[in-house]
Amino acid sequence: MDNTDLFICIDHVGLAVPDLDDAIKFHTEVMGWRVLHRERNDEQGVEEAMIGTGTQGAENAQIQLLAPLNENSTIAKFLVKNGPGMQQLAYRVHDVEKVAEALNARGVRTLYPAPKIGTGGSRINFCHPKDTGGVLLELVEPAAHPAH
Ligand code: V0V
Repeated sequence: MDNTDLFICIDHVGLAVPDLDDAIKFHTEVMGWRVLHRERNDEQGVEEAMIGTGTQGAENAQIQLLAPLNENSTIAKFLVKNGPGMQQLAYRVHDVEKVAEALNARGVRTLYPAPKIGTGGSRINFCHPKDTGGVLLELVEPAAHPAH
């Protein structure tokens, strides 16, 4: 299996931010992007927004703004340790279980034994940053019919 069988494209880059509304204001009013989607994910402890132009092709990467819902959130811990900034790189995949299995067989640990629910009803898992050269790598299998 080569990587074209594993990955489709870069889905998004995730930025840890202390305040979602402040971050949206910067990325829209200063940088000129648009908010494409916003949701709260209690299991992941985040309030998030997807940012982009809205006119891109489906394979153009988006920017994911991630704000912590509480102090136990992984994003809260990341902010305490590193401050605001790039927290993750997300690869879009056809089949998250198949990719996790292939990577596990190559010595890369995934964080969950089974996929969890991510943005818009996607199915997600993460590769441990210690096994990927220091990058928290998310695997995203988009929902067939994304929730808005
Ligand atoms: C931690 N480390 C990182 C890192 N977070 N390295 C690169 N990027 C990151 N984001 C390093 C850290 O510097 C330590 O290295 C080591 O890993 C252990 O970190 P820790 O501070 O002790 O933190 P842990 O072990 O408590 O948690 C780290 C992990 C955690 C990666 C396991 O952040 C996690 O479970 N992440 C996956 C879930 C997530 O990120 N959810 C929020 C986004 P040294 O100091 O030992 O060398 S939700 C989302 O993306 C959604 C909903 C979506 O896209 O759909």
